Amino acid sequence: MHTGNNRGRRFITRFLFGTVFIMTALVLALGLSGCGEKTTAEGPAESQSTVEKSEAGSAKAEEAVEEQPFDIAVFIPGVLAGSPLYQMLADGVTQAVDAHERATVKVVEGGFNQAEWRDKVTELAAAEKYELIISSNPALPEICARVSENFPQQKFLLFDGYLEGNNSIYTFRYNQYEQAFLAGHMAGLVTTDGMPGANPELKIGLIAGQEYPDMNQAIKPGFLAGARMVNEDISLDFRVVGNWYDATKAAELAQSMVKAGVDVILPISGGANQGVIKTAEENDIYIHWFDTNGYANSPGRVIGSTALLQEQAAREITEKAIEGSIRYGEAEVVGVADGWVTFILSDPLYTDTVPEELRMRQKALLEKMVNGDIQFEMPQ
Ligand code: RBF
Repeated sequence: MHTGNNRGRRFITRFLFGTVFIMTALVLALGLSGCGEKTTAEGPAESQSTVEKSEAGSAKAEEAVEEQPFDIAVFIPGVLAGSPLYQMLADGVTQAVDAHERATVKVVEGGFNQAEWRDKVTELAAAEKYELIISSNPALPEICARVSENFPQQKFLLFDGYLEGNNSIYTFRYNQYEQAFLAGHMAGLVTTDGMPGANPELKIGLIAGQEYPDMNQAIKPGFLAGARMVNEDISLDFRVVGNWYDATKAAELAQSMVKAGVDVILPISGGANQGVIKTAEENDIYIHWFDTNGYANSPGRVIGSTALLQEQAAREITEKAIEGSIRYGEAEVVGVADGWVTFILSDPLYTDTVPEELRMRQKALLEKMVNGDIQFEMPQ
């Protein structure tokens, strides 16, 4: 009996277990079938856990992205030596890379043959190694847009250039009309003054490496307009070297400008600027420096320096790019009021060279441009 009873209990237990198992299976099957109100009611809970899971997943993915190498190529359209904008670019990007363990940088000099630049940028993109190609030059946006037709994944960060609406390219351009206006105003103050190196003629000069739209539409007219704010009768002697390295040619051009009555020259010709310094020193005339603090290049001869904060811009924007927060397709233009373009007032070589009255007038203009009372559009 014991045995029979036990058997009976075992049967009932099995039956109960079996029934519970089948019912559980049914409930589960219904639950998983995804139909009926209950299932719908369970939906958000289920999707909640899915969101949690996918959040955890994307956090992991982000971690993975953060651990992934971020290789950068800096393309120098020319050479580093003698071109402060390029040096500032390389320095700023290197600083950003030093602050991010997973980032690396390779700096490639493209040389002075502009016809080769597109092939050289193509080579970098074709390597499919660089998350980002960085450069600085008004000609680069167009070149990179062409390259990106064949390499749509390749991203570009381009300073000193402008292109809006290409989803592979972010550009950051300086308002060089304003930069040149500040330079021209200073040159105008000096050429109308009785400083030892200034003559009675109202002539200032600009020596460019080559002609290009930003030069003809922004820098040249901005420089003259700034000077004419001081005196309407000032005229501009504009000459072109034809490249960005020939210091002998630039010295000759400067010499012939001196003969024509020019007493302040703004050289924008890269490595060739050295020739202009030489001529200025030999003839006791003045120079205005562009892009960086240039007072020490010829103490007593450099009467002004308009600086672009390209090193800082390159560092900050490269960091953003590494962190994934750049909006490709956008094009930024920044000027004096934004703080990225300025005139350096505080250098002792400036205060020692330029009389106080002129410095006060230059400071007053800078302040008006900083607070937005005087502003100019950067011509497109
Ligand atoms: N500026 C330089 O200082 N060095 C250069 O080698 C140089 N090459 C240039 C090449 C091209 C095709 C163009 C359009 C501009 C170049 N510039 C160069 C000028 C530079 O972009 C910028 O306008 C000036 O430095 C003034 O800020």
